[in-house]
Amino acid sequence: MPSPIAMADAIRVLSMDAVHNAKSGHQGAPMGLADVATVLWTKFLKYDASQPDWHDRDRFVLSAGHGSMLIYSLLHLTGFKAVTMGEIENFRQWGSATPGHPEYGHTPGVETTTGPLGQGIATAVGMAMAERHLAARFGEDLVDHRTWVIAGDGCLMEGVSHEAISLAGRLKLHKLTVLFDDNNTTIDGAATISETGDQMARFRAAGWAVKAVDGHDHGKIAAAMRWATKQDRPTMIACRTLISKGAGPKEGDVHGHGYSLFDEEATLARQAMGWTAEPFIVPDDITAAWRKAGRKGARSRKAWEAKLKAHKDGAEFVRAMNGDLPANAFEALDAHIAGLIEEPAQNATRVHSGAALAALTPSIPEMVGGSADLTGSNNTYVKGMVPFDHPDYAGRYVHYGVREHGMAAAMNGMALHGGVIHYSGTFLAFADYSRPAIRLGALMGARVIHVMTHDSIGLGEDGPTHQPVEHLASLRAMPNLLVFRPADAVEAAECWRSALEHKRTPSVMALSRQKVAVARKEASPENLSARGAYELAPAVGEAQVTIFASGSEVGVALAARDQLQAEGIGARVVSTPCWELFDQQPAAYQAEVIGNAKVRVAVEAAVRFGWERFIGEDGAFVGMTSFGASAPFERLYKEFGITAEAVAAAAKARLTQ
Ligand SMILES: Cc1ncc(C[n+]2csc(CCOP(=O)(O)OP(=O)(O)O)c2C)c(N)n1
Ligand SMILES: [Mg+2]
Repeated sequence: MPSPIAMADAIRVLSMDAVHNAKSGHQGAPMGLADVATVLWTKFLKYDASQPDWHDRDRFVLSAGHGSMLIYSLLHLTGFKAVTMGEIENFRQWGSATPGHPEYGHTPGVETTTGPLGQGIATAVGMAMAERHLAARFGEDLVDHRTWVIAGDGCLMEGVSHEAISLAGRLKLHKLTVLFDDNNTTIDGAATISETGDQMARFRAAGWAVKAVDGHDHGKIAAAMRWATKQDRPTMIACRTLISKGAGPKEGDVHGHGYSLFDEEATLARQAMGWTAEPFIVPDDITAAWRKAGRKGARSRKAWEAKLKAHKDGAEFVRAMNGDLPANAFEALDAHIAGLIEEPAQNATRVHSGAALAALTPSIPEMVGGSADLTGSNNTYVKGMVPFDHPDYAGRYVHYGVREHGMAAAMNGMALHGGVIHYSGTFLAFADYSRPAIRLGALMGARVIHVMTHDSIGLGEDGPTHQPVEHLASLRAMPNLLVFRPADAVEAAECWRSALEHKRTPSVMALSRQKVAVARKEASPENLSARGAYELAPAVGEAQVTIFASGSEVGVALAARDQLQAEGIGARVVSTPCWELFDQQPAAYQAEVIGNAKVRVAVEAAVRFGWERFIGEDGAFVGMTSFGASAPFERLYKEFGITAEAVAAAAKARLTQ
């Protein structure tokens, strides 16, 4: 049997050689963390290299994503099929399974994409929340695993870590352990050039149990991990490590974060470790010991599979984990829509969204709601929901407190864990606070729904700090994100359905604070919002004008159409609840919806950016150019000229040009 240090050295050498080969990357953290990772992956982490997706596995999150060679080394050594030695040699190259930073969905065994520091630890909190929730729902027989996170100085400096840590402490997520790579090094040099805070005191203050260990002493690391598994609250182990451990003269180099072991340094490091094998060769005895560790979990996995088979709710558990919706998911929603056609409801779209949720959440038990302290404003709470909290984690409503960024990251974590479809709310103007996590969710294809109310100057008196104007455009610019802006109750219900049906795409639900007009009065056999844009009102006679609008401005567009028609000008209205879905329609459908009326006008209480998609270069746009102002909303629409009269006037001016 090789010594555990030799097993850790295999990680160090692979990391050093892969980075050297790629002439880019980071060997400092993987070399420093090799001992901690070896103890974790040989003694504590519950996983089976032959089944990366087994549902009751522990989740391992390398929040310090720049240290990707650590996880690639581990996946390779323990026998994850996708990460062959060839892939290690191809580190950071086109098409490899070993991209610069770990990417979810790309490399089996990578539980979440990391790289933007702080995101991993915050995402892991969501994974730990999902674990507790599903354990409460299905029993610990089926759901009983831990979440282990490796985070460095950088992750803990990032603001989002504060939100994540305080949330996890409040919720007493005792199966969450953060292994802090306490190496007092970042890129610019010693971490103390910019940080002198006491991380242990900080975690303790947030309700965590903390401990410090020598991060190169395998016995002490193991004792600390054992201790962590016995606590009644989340745990943080500060592992004191030397960056580039094992690199001889370069060990502990405060400038050793990135590629810095060139030919000569690599030779000296090999000598220091007593490593004689050529690059990308691991001695057989060391490989065998690692493979054995990678197989160890197969027994727990098989025992668990037997339990799953015998479990009365086993099929339901698997359905939820696979992200498939229940067979009757939309029955109540369809009935709700039919009711709205019979008896139209006039209200704010946030209220309509709340009504859609009331129809959906009883039918889809994996839906869990929440809000960043704006529950009453976001209409995300459905009557009867119980808070998700210690000790009753079965609750389906999360009170995030004022932590938009931590919330959005936790939402991603729940989606990646599986078994939960999470929606949660804040104001649209604060989408910027959660944007890094929204982006990562889009990159990973996490199905989460960001409810974002108060979606324009229409929120009124709170004024320009709260009035989003550029947010719709900036969110629409993000790939793989669906930005819904429903116009009324029927569209709100349709948009919710569409969001839920997109298994690999996050959504934003932009909703009004103020009441809006009823747009849809006739039953439709299909979900029109799912087309992204559609003709809501045809022209009487030949269409000379097409008016495009979304959300609360669809009512303005309909009123403008009435005014134009009264003057004998044929005008049609196109509602555009989701641009991204419209872009996915066949070209013929798109052309038909855009039409060939002489004049095209768009109205939206936001900036023009992007509206050329519908109105072309010479179309007219009625909307915002400033940040807004504080006043009742009716006055604001008038002062900023977002009125039916303004839309009709813009159309007529272009008709006579
Ligand atoms: C949000 C974010 N900001 C900046 C970076 C660039 N960056 C990558 S690693 C790093 C330093 C991290 O220090 P630490 O976590 O202590 O890692 P170590 O140097 O110890 O490996 C920086 C600034 C990043 N990846 N993400
Ligand atoms: Mg560091």
